[in-house]
Amino acid sequence: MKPIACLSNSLVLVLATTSLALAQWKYQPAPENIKTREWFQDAKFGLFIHWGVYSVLGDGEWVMNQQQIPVKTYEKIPSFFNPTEFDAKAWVQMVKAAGMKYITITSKHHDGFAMWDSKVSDYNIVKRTPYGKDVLKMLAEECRKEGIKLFFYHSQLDWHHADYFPRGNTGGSWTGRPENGDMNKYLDYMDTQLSELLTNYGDVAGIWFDGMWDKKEADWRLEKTYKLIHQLQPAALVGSNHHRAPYEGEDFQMFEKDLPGHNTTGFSTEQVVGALPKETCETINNSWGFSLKDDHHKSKKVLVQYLVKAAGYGANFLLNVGPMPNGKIQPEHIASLKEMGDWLNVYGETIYGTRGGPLTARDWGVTTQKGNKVYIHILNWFDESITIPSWGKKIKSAKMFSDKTPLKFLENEYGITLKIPKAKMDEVDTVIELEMK
Ligand code: FHN
Repeated sequence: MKPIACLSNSLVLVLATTSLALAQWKYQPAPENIKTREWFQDAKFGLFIHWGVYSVLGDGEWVMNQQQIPVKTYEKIPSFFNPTEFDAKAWVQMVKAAGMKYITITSKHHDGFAMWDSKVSDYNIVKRTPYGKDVLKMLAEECRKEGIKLFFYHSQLDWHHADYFPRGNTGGSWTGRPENGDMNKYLDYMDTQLSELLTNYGDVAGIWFDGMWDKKEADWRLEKTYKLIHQLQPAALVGSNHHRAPYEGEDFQMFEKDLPGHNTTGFSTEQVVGALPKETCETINNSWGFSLKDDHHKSKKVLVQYLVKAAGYGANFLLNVGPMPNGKIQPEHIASLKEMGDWLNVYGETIYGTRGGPLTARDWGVTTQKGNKVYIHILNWFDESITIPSWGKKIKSAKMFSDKTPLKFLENEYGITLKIPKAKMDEVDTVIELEMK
């Protein structure tokens, strides 16, 4: 199957392994899918949740691979997972207070453990933990009640399933799995688990795939899986964190720890498919899954500026927390989310429902726009006047967004010069509202 954008040489080699029939599939998103895409682009801010039995060890979601814990040993961990303090209501209220519009939660991470009551494997939260309850069901019900949309993260990579074979770059022979297996059987299993998620949990906003990068050359049968999802829930968005340009059948493009078009961390592609909605994800500290020793909590300034920059690039910001094994979210993270919500209570109009502005990102900041308004977000500039390029439209009025103080401005052949009183500058984001003629 062909990525939508043009292909690099290495990708051509990879794609040669897929059949001609797959390459010919042309995906037509259903009208309800287009509607979800619009909603998604307006929503702008979501909570990413990495939660699994690994949280018991307090060393992130990769602990099985990092510590090379064999499957048989790792299988003991679920018996210690008893999140009696989990409160779906509290999580959803926290999300709303943060100004977030959706949640993307790990249904299954690379360790292969299902966080719902799967019927095709007892390696799941209901059958193997003392807690014995389906957290995804509880969360889905609460989200529905509160108007928060729910995406399921789903790892295609699986360190537990014997048929995930040949194995990829991770989850090696130390897992103790047999040296044979049938990848097609594994993919059938994955499709059945996805069908459960898309049948028993109400309307799902989308499936957020991850893990194809583990076996770059494999035939992941994407067409079959994507068609299944689009058939079961036509409105649900499909996205995949394969670190490449999107494939046919995907509805949004995602970036990990980088803004669209940047790849400083090696988890993204620089190719941006303009027509698709975009999303970038980042951790609130330095970890996805709960990490006891990680106290690199990002500041309000860093987090708000990430959200603003993402919006300037026309992308959503998916901010991650890793709940603790007792089901609670770290208090520092609840506090940071609340700070973001407070900021959005004032500045939300310049973020929600906007699209990337007329100017691409600059050293000083970004722009967003909605209707005839353009919002200039000054993130890194502290002089009293700033000259920005003109985009060919005339300005009717300029004011501070926060208190509507009118601003002096000058338009000439050098661009637009705005005069901002020093006292009105904000070290997080100085927002100026321009009304265009
Ligand atoms: O390996 C995963 C990692 O654990 C985490 O889930 C992130 C989230 O974007 N994605 C993968 C690495 O690309």
